[in-house]
Amino acid sequence: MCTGIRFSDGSNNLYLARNLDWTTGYGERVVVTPTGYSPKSPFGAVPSIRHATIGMGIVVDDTPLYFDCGNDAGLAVAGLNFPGYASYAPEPVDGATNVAAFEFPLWVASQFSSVDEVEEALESVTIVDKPINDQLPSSLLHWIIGDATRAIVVEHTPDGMHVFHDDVDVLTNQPGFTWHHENLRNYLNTSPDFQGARFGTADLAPFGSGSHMRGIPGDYYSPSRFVRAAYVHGHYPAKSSEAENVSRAFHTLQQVAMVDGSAAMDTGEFEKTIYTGLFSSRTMTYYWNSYDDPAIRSVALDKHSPDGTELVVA
Ligand code: GCH
Repeated sequence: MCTGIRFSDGSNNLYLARNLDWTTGYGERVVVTPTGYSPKSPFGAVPSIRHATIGMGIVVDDTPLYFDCGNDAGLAVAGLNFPGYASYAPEPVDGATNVAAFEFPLWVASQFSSVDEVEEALESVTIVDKPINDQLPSSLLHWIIGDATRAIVVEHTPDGMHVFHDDVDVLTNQPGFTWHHENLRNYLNTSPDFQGARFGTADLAPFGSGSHMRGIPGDYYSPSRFVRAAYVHGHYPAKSSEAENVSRAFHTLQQVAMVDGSAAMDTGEFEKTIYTGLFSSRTMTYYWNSYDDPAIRSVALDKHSPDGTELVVA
C-alpha cells in the first residue's frame, strides 16, 4: 500500500511526500531529468522538458519512469496503486493529448508549473495503456498532484478521466478518492481534545492525552491509512522552516508506514514501506529513507545540472 500527503509552509513552498509500500523495490534511485534531455514520448505528450524534474524512479531505455517527482516550478506528483478501478485506453485517441501511463508523472512535472495548469490540460488527456516494454506492463495507478496552494487526485477509470479537489491533502489506495473522502464523516467524533466526561454522578478524567483519538483505525488497510493520515496530517501545526517540514513529512508518513510481517498480499508476501520520499520546492530537494536505512538522505536538483542533456541517476 502507499500513502501520499501534500502541505505548504505558508510561504508558497510545496512539500509532497509518499510512502512506497510493496513487497520489494525495483532498484529505484533518485533521478534528475534536466531541461536539455530529449524525451522519447510514445505519442508526443512530452515533446521536451520545460521544467527540470527530480524524483524516485528507474531508468529504462534512457527513459525516466518516476514513482513520484517534483519540478523546478514547485509542482509534484506521486503514483499510488489503484487496481480494480484504474483503466487506460487500449489505443491513443484522435484529437486527445495521449499520455502513456508510465510517463504520466514526467508529463505532469516536466510540462506544468501549477495544479491549475495541469487541471486545465487534463480536460483533453487520455491515459493510454502503452507499456515501456513487454517486461514492464502499465501499472494501474491513481495520482496525487500538488503545488503550494492545493492538491488534486487524478483517476482514469473505465468511464474516463476524473479529477478531484483533494481538500484533505491525502491519498492512499483503493477504493476511489470520493469514497475515502466520504468515509471521513465516520470519524467526526475524533479530535486532539483532552476533556473528560460525566457518567451519572462521576466526573471522569482521561488517563492522559489521546482519549478523543480513540476510533482512529490503527491497521494498514487502505481506508484505515487514509483516515489515520488525514487525522495526523490535518492536525499537524503549521511549520515554517525546511527542517521542521521535513520532520513533519517523515513523522506523518511514519504513522501509516508498514512493518514487515503484519499484512500479506494475495501472493502471501508481506508488504512493508520500501521507502519514504519527499519533494521540497523550497530547496528543490528530494529527501528519502528506506526500510533498512531510516537515516534521511537528500539530493538537491541544482547540484545535478538541471539544464544538462543527460539523465542523472544520483
Ligand atoms: C512500468 O509500467 C511503470 C514503472 C514501474 C514498472 C512498470 C517501475 C514506473 C511506475 O509506474 C512504477 C512501476 C512499478 C510499480 C510502482 C510504479 C509506481 C508505484 C508502483 C508501486 C508498486 C505502488 C505501490 C502501492 N502499493 C499498494 O501503491 C513502483 O507498479 C498496494 O497494496 O497495492
